[in-house]
Amino acid sequence: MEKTFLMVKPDGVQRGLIGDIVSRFESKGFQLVGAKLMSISEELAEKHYEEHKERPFFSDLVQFITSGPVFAMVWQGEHVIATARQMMGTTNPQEAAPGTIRGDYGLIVGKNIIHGSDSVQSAEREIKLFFQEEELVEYSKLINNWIY
Ligand code: ABT
Ligand code: MG
Repeated sequence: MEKTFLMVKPDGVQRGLIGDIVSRFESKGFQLVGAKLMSISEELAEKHYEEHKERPFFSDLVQFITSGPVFAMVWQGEHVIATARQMMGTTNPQEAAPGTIRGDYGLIVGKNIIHGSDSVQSAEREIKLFFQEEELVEYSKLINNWIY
C-alpha cells in the first residue's frame, strides 16, 4: 500500500486548520496510519529540507518550520502521493486552484500551510525521518475493504 508523509506546517497549526486538513484526506478515502503534534529541531529541519540547502530561501525555511508546532502524519491509499499533492495545490498559494488546501487557505509561498512528499523515494525518506516503525498502525483488510 502506497504511503506518504504529510505535515501541517506551523502556520496551519496556529490558524486551527489541523481538523479541516485531516478531514479532507479522510473524506477522500485515505487512511491515517500515524500522526503526532511535535516541534521540529533545527537539525531535523535541515535534514528534511536537505534538497534546498543551496537555495537562497533555505535559512528562512528552516526558521519558519521550527517556529512552532507542526502536525506530522502518514497516510496510505491508492496513489496517495500524487493525489495528496493535487489536494494540496501548487507550492505558491497565489497560483493554487480554489478547492485545494493552499488555494483555499494560503497567501504566500514561504508559508504554504502543508507539506507533502513529492515522490515514492521522498515519502520513504521522510516517513523514516519523522516516525518510528512502531508509531504506525496497520488496518485489517477484512473490515476495511471498502476504503483504500
Ligand atoms: P514543501 O511541501 O514544503 O516541500 O513544498 P513543495 O514541495 O510544494 O515546494 P518546494 B519547492 O519543495 O518548496 C519547499 C519550501 O520552500 C518554500 N519556497 C520555495 C520558498 O520560500 N521560495 C521559493 O521560491 C520556493 C521555490 C516553499 C516551501 N515551504 N514552505 N513553507
Ligand atoms: Mg517539497
